[in-house]
Amino acid sequence: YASEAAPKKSGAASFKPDYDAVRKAVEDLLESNEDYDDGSYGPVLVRLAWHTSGTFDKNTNTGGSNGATMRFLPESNWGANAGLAVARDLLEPVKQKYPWISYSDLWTLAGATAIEAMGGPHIPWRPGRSDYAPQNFVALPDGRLPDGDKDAKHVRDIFYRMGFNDQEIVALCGAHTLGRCHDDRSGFVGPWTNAPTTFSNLYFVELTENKWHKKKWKGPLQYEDKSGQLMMLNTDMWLLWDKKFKPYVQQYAKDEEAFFKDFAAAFSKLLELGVPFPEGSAAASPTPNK
Ligand code: HIF
Repeated sequence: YASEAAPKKSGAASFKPDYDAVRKAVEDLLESNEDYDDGSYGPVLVRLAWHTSGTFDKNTNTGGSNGATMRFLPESNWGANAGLAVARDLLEPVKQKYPWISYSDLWTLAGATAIEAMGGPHIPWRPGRSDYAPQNFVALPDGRLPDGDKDAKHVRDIFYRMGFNDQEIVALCGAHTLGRCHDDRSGFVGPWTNAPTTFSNLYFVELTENKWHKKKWKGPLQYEDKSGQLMMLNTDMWLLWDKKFKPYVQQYAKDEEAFFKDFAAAFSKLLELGVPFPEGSAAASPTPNK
């Protein structure tokens, strides 16, 4: 009877949050609607995880995923966040089923899970974010997220403010191998690659090997290839035009393994910006914060 004799604890003492069950629930949602975009909610979940984290300002230690402030106005209505209600609403049943997880942990875990499920590297992730009550936080100023029609200086201003260096910026940008632009969200149109639901280094391959020219249209400045099917934002093109960014673009186009390793470290760091993890809790990211 030895094994059966194990004491059964009751109530909170025995409660162990099952993050793998949450991961599984997210995986089950990814291809639950074949009519949505390219057949996967993965890309928009990655964008949610990034936009909830990318508000961080290292100088004032404000913003970041902790708090899940995108649930509230004005952040939910920022132009940069257009379309992300799709991702937040998609995850709502998961939150209802696993109410012990915070929105901020759920949104970041969903992004990490999606990247991995789409064939990307494992993104180190740990729980510890809590959600602010609506009356309990100071709304962030708009303008912390990047604009696609701007230049390398803008990209550096935004990502240096979060604490990233040039190599990390380029690695992160490889996430644009996923998903597409929607004219009713950002005003831009089209995917960056022909495999927008598979995580790979194809973005860097397209950037370096394809030919890009300005799209002739009435919409915002963007670039397209000869087929007119693929696109690049101005900020994407600047990775190629900037002397310090370009060597990393070329490296990642040739070496997918290096890209996966550097991307996993940088994306994990992104998801942790500004999160007050308990002292002594193991760092998920292998790169030291610079
Ligand atoms: Fe994006 N990004 N991003 N992005 N992004 C869009 C879509 C996605 C920028 C602009 C846009 C990152 C950086 C930058 C994803 C992931 C990441 C869109 C289109 C725009 C305009 C939105 C729409 O119309 O639906 C800019 C200017 C960035 C700074 C260079 C990150 C590195 C690449 C941090 C990142 O991880 C993903 C995924 C999508 C696709 C979303 C979709 O719904 O398909």
